[in-house]
Amino acid sequence: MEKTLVLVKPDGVKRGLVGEIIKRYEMKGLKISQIKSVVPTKELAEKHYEEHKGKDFFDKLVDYLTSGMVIAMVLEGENAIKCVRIINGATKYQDAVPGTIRGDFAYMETYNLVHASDCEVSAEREIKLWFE
Ligand code: FUP
Repeated sequence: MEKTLVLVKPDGVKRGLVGEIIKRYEMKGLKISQIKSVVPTKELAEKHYEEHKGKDFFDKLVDYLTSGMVIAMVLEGENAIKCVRIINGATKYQDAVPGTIRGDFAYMETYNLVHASDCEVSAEREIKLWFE
């Protein structure tokens, strides 16, 4: 079964949306194979977002991810990577359609509630990073 790394980011935790978000993945039939809460270090956040290093929003993104508790989980299921990204919705809140997590709840740039791996290579790297 395919695995993907999912984060409920600090705004999702602070707004009390953890249950609502996890419910949507479970309703789709995805299984939680690992889950934990963690306040990420700067080092972990920088590694997680290393593909964005050097971009103008990088520092803000790292500050955001390290600003509070994150729920990290590995979800498992057929086509889990694609299914989770569709449930999450578009990266930018203004492009995310209603019915998706970001479409229903996100309203600010950067603070978009959730992260999910975008391909198998990223999923493998990110699961190692957060769970080993
Ligand atoms: P996603 O895969 O949907 O999480 O999106 P990206 O990897 O492209 O971006 C990672 C995070 O950077 C997003 F969740 C939000 C943030 N970001 C910005 O703040 N500004 C941008 O222009 C692009 C991304």
